[in-house]
Amino acid sequence: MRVVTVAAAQMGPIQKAEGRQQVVARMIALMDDASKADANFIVYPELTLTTFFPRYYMEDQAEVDTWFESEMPNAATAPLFDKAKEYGIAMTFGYAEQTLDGHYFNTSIHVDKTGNIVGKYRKVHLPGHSEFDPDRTFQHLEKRYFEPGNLGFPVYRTLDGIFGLCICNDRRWPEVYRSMGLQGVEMITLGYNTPSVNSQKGTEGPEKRMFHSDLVMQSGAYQNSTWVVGVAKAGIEDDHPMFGGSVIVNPDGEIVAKAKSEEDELLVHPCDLDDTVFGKQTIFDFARHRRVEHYTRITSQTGVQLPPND
Ligand code: ING
Repeated sequence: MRVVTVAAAQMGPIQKAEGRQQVVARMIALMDDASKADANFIVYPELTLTTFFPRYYMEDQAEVDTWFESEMPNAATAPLFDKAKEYGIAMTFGYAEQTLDGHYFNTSIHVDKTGNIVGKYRKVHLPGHSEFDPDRTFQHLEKRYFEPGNLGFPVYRTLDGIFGLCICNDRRWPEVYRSMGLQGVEMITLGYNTPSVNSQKGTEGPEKRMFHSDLVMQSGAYQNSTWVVGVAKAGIEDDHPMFGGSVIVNPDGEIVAKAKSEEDELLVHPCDLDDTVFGKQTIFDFARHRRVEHYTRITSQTGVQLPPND
């Protein structure tokens, strides 16, 4: 048994005017509950510290920079790091990262119970667009404000297991899970900020989008025999609804815990990393079953190449 007691800490809406200090106080309140529930690992959403600012079109880089963190930990997050250390709880959370050499990433980190950053990931799959799109009911400008991640899909040993990170749209791409599955990952944590409606297809509402969100995380978990923890920032942020539905998915692809609200909500579940072993040794024993000689398109080709017309 290698049980990690995971607390999935869904965050409700963060309004544009809400300061980082207020958000961190909410995060600490969730961590207090996690500690009372004897959790030793808490997972927060993507871009946890602020509202989902990529919904706003900005041209002034100084304004854009106000949404980014230029160091981590920093004054706003120090209380969170201190509280995690006090409780002996590991944590992951996402934030907008501005590097010292002027690069901008949608980033997540894994901090161990002693306060060391043992894992860092920069979002590879950036959805949306980079210029204002008048045809959309709302904007999704991640391609404007972030660069594609440059760290690949690393895994790291901590909590007596092998852990990995991804972020939001990444969860829709099977390559992400498989890249970590091929490194033996046993738990993938991810945060998401997902609008409840499709800005280009008004008929696609929260039910279908939640179905897709669950589908991809359940598939990723099952096909790589790994735990997947997906945590939402949810609710209505300045009139923009985002769905909740944070989940903990076991290595058989089954949802073992799911959030009911669109507010700050904690899910706690004992996740035995040994539950990943059977799948990795049988149906998804990659070394025995995969035939890489037939997979070259997956890394050599970016878009579709249609067959010739007969
Ligand atoms: N948000 C959304 C997500 O991938 C999206 C964007 C929604 C893309 C639905 C495609 C379909 O969950 C972020 N932040 O990636």
